[in-house]
Amino acid sequence: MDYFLTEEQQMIVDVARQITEEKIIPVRAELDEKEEFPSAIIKAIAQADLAGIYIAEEYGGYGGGSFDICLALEQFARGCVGIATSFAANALGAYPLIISGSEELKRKYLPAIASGEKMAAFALTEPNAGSDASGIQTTAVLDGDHWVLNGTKQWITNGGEANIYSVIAITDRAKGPRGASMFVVEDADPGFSYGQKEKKLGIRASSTRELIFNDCRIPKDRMIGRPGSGFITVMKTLDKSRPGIAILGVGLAQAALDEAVVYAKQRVQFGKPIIAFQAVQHLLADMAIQTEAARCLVYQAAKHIDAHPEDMSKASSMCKVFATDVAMKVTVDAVQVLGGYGYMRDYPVEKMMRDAKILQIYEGTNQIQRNVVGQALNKEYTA
Ligand code: COS
Repeated sequence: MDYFLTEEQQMIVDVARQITEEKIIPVRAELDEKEEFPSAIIKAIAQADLAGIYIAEEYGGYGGGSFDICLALEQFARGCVGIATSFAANALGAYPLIISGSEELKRKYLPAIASGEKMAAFALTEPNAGSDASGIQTTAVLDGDHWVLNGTKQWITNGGEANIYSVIAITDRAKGPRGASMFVVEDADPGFSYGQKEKKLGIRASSTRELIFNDCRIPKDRMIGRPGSGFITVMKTLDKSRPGIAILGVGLAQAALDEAVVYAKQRVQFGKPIIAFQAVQHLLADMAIQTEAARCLVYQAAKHIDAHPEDMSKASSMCKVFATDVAMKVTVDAVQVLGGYGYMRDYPVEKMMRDAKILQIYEGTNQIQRNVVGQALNKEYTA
């Protein structure tokens, strides 16, 4: 379908597509197998001037929004969701600074992220705080001119690879969610170290690691926003970022559909290519319809978010649920179309199916997203 992209938007798609075809697709199976971080590809994305798509021009970025980054992420995800996740998580780590950071912090960190010189990560999740985001235990205590952080963050994407970490910690436990604040922690800060690197089902090219804060001392001015504003910054960050996860689902579903159609045209059984059988055609038709419907919803939600930053939650959660559920279904069906071959590592669809599952889990499970949509409906309607 024609989405009537501007010349600039089409350029983002074309450049991202070229990186995907030339740099991502040739190495994706190997990086997945070796669980290796895609440093060279992240560098290539920066060299193509795409690292700062979503960062304002005054901080060295391209000045785009959620829609623009979605256009690039969709193409990267057609190649590899693990690699695309590394890029998406970089933006997730930068959003708290963009949303709530002081002018000084923005000037200090955003240009380096926009140029690709530095990479960011977002640290919310803890062993006992996942869906219940306000249940975090990590603390930050003021000691003279420094904050002292203690605690452990878990499953942090880009952990160990990023240089700049947006971290939420409790500064006043008595105030509940209003007692959490956000900070920038740099990789070289004293008392900050990395724990174990996780071994995952899918997105194995991305790094997922523990962060350990053991009397980690950071200068006082590294707080993002006001004391107590951390939970709201986190919620707004996730609202802004979730279309980026949704679009990974769209790119992935499209890639799985492409593989399935090509295979169905080549594979001959009972004397005909299997695409001639209605059973296969209907499967492919549903995959195509669902993928296009997901694309429409994500594009529109991202545009809505860019135009209405005060009203992001429902659109963001809706598109995240829909597109990632579609990605799961379409990748499972692609494996089905390829049959025994689809189950083998010789074809890319088994990896696509493994990669799809995390999309329904990270940046808020699809059950949490349905809660957000349900609560929005409850507020919007009167009995
Ligand atoms: N934007 C702005 N403010 C928000 C918000 C949003 N999207 N969502 C919640 N808030 C505010 C609420 O208005 C409330 O403010 P008050 O203290 O003034 O009442 C405060 O934040 C707490 O909200 P709530 O009571 O709804 O929080 P809960 O503890 O019940 O948490 C949600 C519910 C859905 C917000 C939370 O469980 C959630 O998002 N979980 C998923 C977290 C996640 O994505 N984890 C994975 C991280 S991987 S990167």
